Amino acid sequence: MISKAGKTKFQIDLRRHLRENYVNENLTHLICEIAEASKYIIHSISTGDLGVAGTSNLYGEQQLALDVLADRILRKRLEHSRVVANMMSEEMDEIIPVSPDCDGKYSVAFDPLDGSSLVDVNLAVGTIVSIFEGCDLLQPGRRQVAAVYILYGPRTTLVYSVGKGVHEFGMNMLREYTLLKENLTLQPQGNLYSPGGQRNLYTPGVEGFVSKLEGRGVKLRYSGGFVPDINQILLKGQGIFIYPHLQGHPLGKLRLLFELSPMAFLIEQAGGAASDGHRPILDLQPKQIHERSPVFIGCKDDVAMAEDFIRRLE
Ligand code: AFP
Repeated sequence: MISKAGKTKFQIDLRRHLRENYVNENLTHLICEIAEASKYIIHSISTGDLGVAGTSNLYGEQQLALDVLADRILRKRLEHSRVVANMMSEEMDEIIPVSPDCDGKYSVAFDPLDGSSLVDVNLAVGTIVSIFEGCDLLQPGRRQVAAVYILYGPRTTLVYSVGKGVHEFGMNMLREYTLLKENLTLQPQGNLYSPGGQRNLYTPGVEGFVSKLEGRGVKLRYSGGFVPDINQILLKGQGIFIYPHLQGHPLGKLRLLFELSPMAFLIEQAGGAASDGHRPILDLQPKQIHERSPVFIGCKDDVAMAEDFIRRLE
């Protein structure tokens, strides 16, 4: 099906790709339901209310009407999928039980609209989903069986992994996801960097690492959206994103279960690495739902260099 140049000869849709990768019926159904939900989310982004919802989430952040709508769309779809045991959303403050019977079912953590504060300035945003077998959601990311994100940019794309490489699909004119690229792969070292957090709050190790990268002549590419920034690294095959621990903010900003675990799963599947500065993100045992962690994610030699600076200077 794939030509030597890596281009598809025929249009392979998402369901067929999952089946050809021997993904079981329930997980195939679940990933396809997430893909279906994204079609309604992209419609809401294009046409919906850009105002605030009048509510705030657990982090005290004001929820946008779009955050609430995207959350509702995904939750409803998952609730009715018949293959979900438990789910939790970045927008909710507790786990939502769906079915007491965990056999053959999955538990799902999701950020329905990551980067939603960028919608009003028309920058790219995304949906991030993490999938575990059975009932337990508070598990190290290494136990995920799949991770998916959908990027709502100039084009809508879906990237997934079930632990057999990372594959990109694009939404076509019929609103079907068809294969764009298989087996996205990262080089060991890159020349792009996406540094989050305020530079004046960087700790000595992080400052040393970033200065070293800059000495190498890397290009700055930071959009303020985790999904487009990670997508860029995966598609270019190189780069590093950091949102480090900061003075006064030892855990950085990003959420372990909703943002970091699924992206770390995808990046490791593509041959990259993701670390909190000391350990792989995928080995961190979450203690609570809305836990945050610093992150250094992308080309594996660059992540190792960040760990080395932190070890030596902090
Ligand atoms: P919002 O969902 O509040 O827009 O935050 C997006 C995000 O969690 C992640 O997508 C970005 O990488 C990161 O925050 C950007 O944070 P800064 O605005 O501090 O750069």
